Amino acid sequence: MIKIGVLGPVGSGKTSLIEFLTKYLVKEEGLKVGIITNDVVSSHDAIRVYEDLVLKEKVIGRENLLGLVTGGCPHTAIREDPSMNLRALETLSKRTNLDVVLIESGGDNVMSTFSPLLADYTIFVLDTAAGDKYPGKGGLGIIESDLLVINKIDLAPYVNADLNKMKLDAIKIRPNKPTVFISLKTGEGLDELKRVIKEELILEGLLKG
Ligand SMILES: Nc1nc2c(ncn2[C@@H]2O[C@H](COP(=O)(O)OP(=O)(O)OP(=O)(O)O)[C@@H](O)[C@H]2O)c(=O)[nH]1
Ligand SMILES: [Mg+2]
Repeated sequence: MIKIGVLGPVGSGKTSLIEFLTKYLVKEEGLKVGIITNDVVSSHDAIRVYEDLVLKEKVIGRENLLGLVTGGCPHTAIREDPSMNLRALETLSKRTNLDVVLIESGGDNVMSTFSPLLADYTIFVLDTAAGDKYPGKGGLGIIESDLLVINKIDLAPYVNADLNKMKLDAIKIRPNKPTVFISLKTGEGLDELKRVIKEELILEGLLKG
């Protein structure tokens, strides 16, 4: 079972990305997917995923989903003391047989990273609508993540975000690591995202090439 950690600032599109990836991995790759959401003070994301993927789209069963309310600063629950999430992983594994678990961190800052105990592969999601200063400004989470997803590129013209600058900055601070530009709203870049994720799952031995 591969554990994929998804993190990034508040509202950057983590849950939207997880919903997209779950549909792709289940429907197109035939994998069994579980989801753990981390919210700090609510169960908002777990309820949303339950309504979208369990009730409406019927892509996963309710036993494949677990929502955590961490109560403290988000990165504590995925890095300093990931015990709550490790227990959640154990619970999911006992309930059902899974190939992949997607773990969403609560929205956090650019220094946030996953404990290697919790995630084998990490995706950092940035929001283009926050401007083009990042990824150039750096931050451990952006630098260390296996895949950088720059989301909401449909909003770039409204905030004068220069996507080419973001691309060059990403290459500079993350040499030899992939960055994908997407819009989960318009669908732009999503084929490339699927291609990159598939390549990683093949490397992990979960999929045949
Ligand atoms: N225009 C646009 N909106 C998007 C895109 N992706 C997500 N959104 C919207 O952005 C908002 C936040 O998306 P979420 O997926 O909830 O973001 P999140 O990172 O999970 O948010 P938190 O868990 O609260 O930190 C929602 O209203 C989404 O519909 C995109 O590519 N373009
Ligand atoms: Mg979310």
